[in-house]
Amino acid sequence: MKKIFSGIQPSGTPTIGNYIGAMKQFISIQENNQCYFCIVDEHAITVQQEPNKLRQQTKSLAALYVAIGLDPKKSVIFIQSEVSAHAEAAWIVQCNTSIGELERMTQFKDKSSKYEKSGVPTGILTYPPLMVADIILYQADEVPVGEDQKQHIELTRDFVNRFNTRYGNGNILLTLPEVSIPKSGGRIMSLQDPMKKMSKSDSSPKGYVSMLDEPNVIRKKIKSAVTDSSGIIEYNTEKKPAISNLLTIFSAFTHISIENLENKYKDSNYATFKNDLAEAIIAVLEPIQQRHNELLDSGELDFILDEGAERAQKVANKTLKKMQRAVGLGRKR
Ligand code: ATP
Ligand code: LTN
Repeated sequence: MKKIFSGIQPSGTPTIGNYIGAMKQFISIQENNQCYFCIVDEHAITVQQEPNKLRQQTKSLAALYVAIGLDPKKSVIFIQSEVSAHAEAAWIVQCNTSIGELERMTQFKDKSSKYEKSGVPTGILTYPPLMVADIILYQADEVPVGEDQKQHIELTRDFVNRFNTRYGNGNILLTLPEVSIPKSGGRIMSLQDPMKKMSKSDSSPKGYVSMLDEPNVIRKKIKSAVTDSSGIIEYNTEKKPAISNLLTIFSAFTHISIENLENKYKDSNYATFKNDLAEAIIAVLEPIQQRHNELLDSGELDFILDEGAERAQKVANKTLKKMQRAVGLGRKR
């Protein structure tokens, strides 16, 4: 049985990009593995959040985890800030990581470019060491994520190798994790700009479908998604990035292959195609939304999260102790 870890930030309501790239993988992977699925609220505060809204989004994301089919009997579902080992291990990670490594991260380059140099929040730079801490604390073998996180997993692997060499005395202290990216849908693009990643913190909600959007909002957003002028429904990421993106989304929501979708809509038009796509998304999201709302109104969620934090703490504290001992923190007993 492999150990799996993944996390999503409660920095907004997850989009169908988060669902296709990450969450959908969680459901199948939980069947035969020991999984830890985390709501990474400490990552979310690397950019300013409105405190009450962040708390509400944290709980809503937890409800969505369960609503998509994550089973708390099989997987450990928990909130990052409720397991203090994450922040503690992140410090040890930072002390064994260079600024150069962190400045090379594309996500750091993207996010920091929005600030003046001296005003870049430190958390944007030290975000990856916290992510490394998340993964190593559970000795994860595999990390299911979207394509944009590949570089952070590579950094994790570099760190693990360095840590084991520096402090292991020939022993393997930390597990080397593998990244797992879906073959199709690892990078869903914005509905308004097929060159830009779909993101839950996009300033324009027209660029994404959120998992909690109402059916009519979904219809409207898909209808106004940018296309091209050819009118042909064909997968070609270079020549037809917008339609290719919609085909990828369609396939992910119906499990019909892209090839079969191309055939089905060969003599059709963009309006019909978009209409069917919107209904396919709604058919999947509506029951998830219903379950999400029920969970938010019940005490069940608190029970799941309390139990999740307790189970996570046991595993995480054990690895943290191991790391602290390895680097020489604390007293010899
Ligand atoms: P933010 O906009 O707040 O930076 P985000 O929407 O990029 O957030 P994260 O919480 O950073 O989402 O990502 C959660 C998971 O979803 C990660 O595994 C990430 O790789 C994946 N993911 C995010 N956006 C996409 C996308 N457009 N397509 C596929 N996977 C995605
Ligand atoms: N950085 C990730 C979220 C995240 C994560 C993790 C993903 C935080 N810690 C550990 C996998 C494993 C992102 O999607 N932005």
